[in-house]
Amino acid sequence: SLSDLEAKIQESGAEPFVVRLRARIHAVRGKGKSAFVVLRDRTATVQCVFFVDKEQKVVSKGMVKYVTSVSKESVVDVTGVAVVPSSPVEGCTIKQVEIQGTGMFVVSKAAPLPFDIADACRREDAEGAHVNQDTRLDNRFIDLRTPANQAIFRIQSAVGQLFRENLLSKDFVEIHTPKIMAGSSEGGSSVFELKYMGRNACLAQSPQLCKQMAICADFGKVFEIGPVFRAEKSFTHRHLCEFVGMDFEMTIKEHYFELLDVIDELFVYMFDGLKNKKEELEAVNQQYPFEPLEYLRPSLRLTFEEGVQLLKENGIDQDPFDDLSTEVERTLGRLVKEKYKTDFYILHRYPLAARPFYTMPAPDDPRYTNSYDVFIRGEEIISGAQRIHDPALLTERAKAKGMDVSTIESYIKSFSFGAHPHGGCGVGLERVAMLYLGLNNIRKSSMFPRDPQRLTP
Ligand code: ATP
Ligand code: AMO
Repeated sequence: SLSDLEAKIQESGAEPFVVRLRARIHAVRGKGKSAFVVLRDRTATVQCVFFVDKEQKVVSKGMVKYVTSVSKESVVDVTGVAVVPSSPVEGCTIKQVEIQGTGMFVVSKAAPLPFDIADACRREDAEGAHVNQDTRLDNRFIDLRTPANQAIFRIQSAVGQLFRENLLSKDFVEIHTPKIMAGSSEGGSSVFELKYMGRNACLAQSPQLCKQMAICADFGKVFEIGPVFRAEKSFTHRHLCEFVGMDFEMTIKEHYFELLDVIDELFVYMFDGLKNKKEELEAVNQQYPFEPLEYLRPSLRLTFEEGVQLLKENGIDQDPFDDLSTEVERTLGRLVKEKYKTDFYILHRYPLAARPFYTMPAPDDPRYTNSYDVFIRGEEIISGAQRIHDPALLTERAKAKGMDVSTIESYIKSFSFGAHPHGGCGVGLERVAMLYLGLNNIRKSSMFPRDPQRLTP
């Protein structure tokens, strides 16, 4: 493959060797008796030159003409000889090898492109042509070929892998819960309804109910990475209608801080692991410059009341018993960064009014809860809590929140046969990738985003 070329020529002591490569035509230009083709395989590029030789035995004029006529992005097989160029090749990722082409076969011809890949690679603040988001997303299969996009989804893959690795190392069991449910778990308005064999059903808004029932079933510690569906009606930079939820749930002995400890260790592990993705981080940085994430170990924990106090000290009046608006969350993120030098922090002990029905009220003050949100750069990536494990209180809270209790009867019943105190959290994968990389829109970290206006490709 292309990426091996430089190592191979070093091994051969700069001796030319014959190659046969499959790659895309990244760029091509003809100049009289020669054609300069830049070949690309994923993000690696190499220059391939076709010279018409004297007797036109190897490369004829016709061949040069043919090579220059092949459309950009076509997939080709090229034969040639890899040599060390007289000077390093400018503009290619592979600089110490050049290919002297002897033949080219078009495997699959590319139709005229909806946009130029070079334009799609341009920094958002740079001069020159840009490709707008809808054009990119309409043609996502081409847009994803850019180095930054290749890197974003490799980093996202690492986020999932590190999450799984860390929890497996702590004896969590990976589970797979149904995505077709009888009712909602997070409240009614953002639920996709559907017919299930003639009955009313909906797409799971989270694995909440099932992951808790797995705890009632004595699995002790469970996690899931899977799709989550929300019928979000408004079009924001951070909401999708389908996203990947990374959830865990576990029993606790004494205190919901045991849950915060797991989150803390998990995320420090993930952030440390992501630092190894140097090439990918650099590729994202080239197109979407961002400040590396600052985080503390252990992570910063503030109570909701401490957050309200910090806001107050900075002239922002926040009701201590009401949820934070997106704007106030951002401001708090900025104030926390200034005061504590961290982009990542946990805010816990949220007011009861701001949390879902299953959240455990604080034992010392029922206006608050044993719950938390976690933020990166002032935006929420995690919600979680200790859960109510008493069926009577759970029923009461579900009714108070206007839930249709008939759809969650079996869930409530599951706590009637002896239930361990427990809790957990849900993490949005696309939000972690977006905010870790300082991207400005969740569509950049969703391979094929589903939002209120987009159902294809
Ligand atoms: P989640 O629903 O996942 O908890 P979230 O980030 O949507 O994650 P919410 O608790 O729903 O968080 O809302 C937090 C704040 O975000 C709300 O106070 C509200 O101001 C804002 N918000 C939530 N949903 C939307 C939306 N669809 N459009 C605009 N703002 C929203
Ligand atoms: P919550 O509703 O806060 O909590 O969701 C958990 C996390 O999922 C992500 N998220 C989203 N990502 C993209 N688009 C959306 N529309 C969207 N909505 C949420 C966020 C959020 O922090 N059952 C609880 C979790 C728990 O308590 O265990 C829940 O679903 O990163």
